Parts: sequence; C-alpha cells; structure tokens
Amino acid sequence: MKQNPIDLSLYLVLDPELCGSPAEMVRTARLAAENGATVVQLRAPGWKKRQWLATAIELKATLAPFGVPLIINDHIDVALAVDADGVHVGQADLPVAETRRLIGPNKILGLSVSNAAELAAVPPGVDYLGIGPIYPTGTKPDAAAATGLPLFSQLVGASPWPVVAIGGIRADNCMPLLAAGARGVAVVSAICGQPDPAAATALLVAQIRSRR
Ligand code: TZP
Ligand code: MG
Repeated sequence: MKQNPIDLSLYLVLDPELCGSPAEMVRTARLAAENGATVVQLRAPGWKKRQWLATAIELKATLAPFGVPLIINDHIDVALAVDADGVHVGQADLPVAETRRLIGPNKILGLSVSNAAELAAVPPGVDYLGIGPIYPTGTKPDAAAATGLPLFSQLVGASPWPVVAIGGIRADNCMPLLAAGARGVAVVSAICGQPDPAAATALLVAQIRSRR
C-alpha cells in the first residue's frame, strides 16, 4: 500500500559491493531501519534476477516491523513478485508511464533526474524525484556530472514533486540540501560499508532531525 506522503528524510540505497554480501546488505538495512532510516532501496546493477528476488524477500521481512518501505531499483518484476512498496527508475529504464501502468496506482514510483531538461520532461505518475549527483561520488561510476548546490537549489525550487537529494552526501554536508528544500537525503557510502552502520545512520538522523 502506498504510504502517502512517503517519508523521504533518510533514504538508504543499498550497494552490494560496499556492503560486502547480500547478508551484509540485509544487516545494514536492519541497522539503518532500527536507527531511523525512513526508506530503503535495493540497488544491485550486476545481479542476476534470482539474487534480486531472494534478497528482496529478506529485506521486505526485515523492514516490515519498522514500517520502512522497500523500494526496488529498476526491476518492476521483482517489485511485483515480492509486493515491494515501490520502484525507482532512471532515465534509461522503462519510462514512467509504462512503469506506473505495470505497478498500478498504489505503489510508490521514484524517478532519477540530473538536470533542468530532465526535470522539465518529468511526466505525470511519479511520487518523488531523486535529484543528483549533488556532490562528486565514487559510488556510481556512470553518474551524470555533479549538480553542485546552486543548481540543485534551482531544481528543487522548480520541482512540484518531493525531492530527495543523492550523491556524495554525508552527515557533514546534508544540511544545505535540506535548507534548499530537499525532503530528504539519499545515501549509499555514508552507511553501506561503514564500520558501524548503526552509528553512521544515527549521525545522519540527528542532523536531519535538528532541522525540524
Ligand atoms: N545515483 C546518483 S549518485 C548515486 C546514485 C545511485 C550514488 C550515490 O552514492 P554515495 O555513496 O551516497 O555518494
Ligand atoms: Mg536504473
């Protein structure tokens, strides 16, 4: 069921390489949910579908007690198979209209946007936008150029959709993004692969809550 509006304030995007293994991804997701992460996305560009399915099933069971929605990156079939809360698509994935038709009206749909042209072309049917990368990041080698804070502020200001910022975000640089109007921040390496993912999450949550 769509949580409306979705709480985007701390959006964890899981990375299998940084976490080290599927089991560590699930553990990281649990520690993050226990410590205040509000959304978890499964993102694993190199994985076979069976691995996606098995890990998505485990993540769903892990996150459900916390009421933290599970979003599946790109793979609509996996999202439907496990009855995930939503799907996040990029500019080269299945388009928004087709994705919405497949997932139905009640699941959350997020779209990645990197610049003003992509923002201007967002079709109806999305629930939130992921805008970035904001800062340079080593986590996504094929990421678009970093927007920087000034362009990000313009994009957020022009977006009728709630925005989550992504790319190079840590506890010590997230505040200006929230001040610019982001509903939340999405992080990968600030939590995945950290020696203490629970403490790393708690630090981010403390920053984010200090603004409220
Ligand atoms: N999309 C745009 S940047 C990015 C994704 C998935 C990676 C962000 O990773 P990190 O480690 O939080 O910079
Ligand atoms: Mg994608």
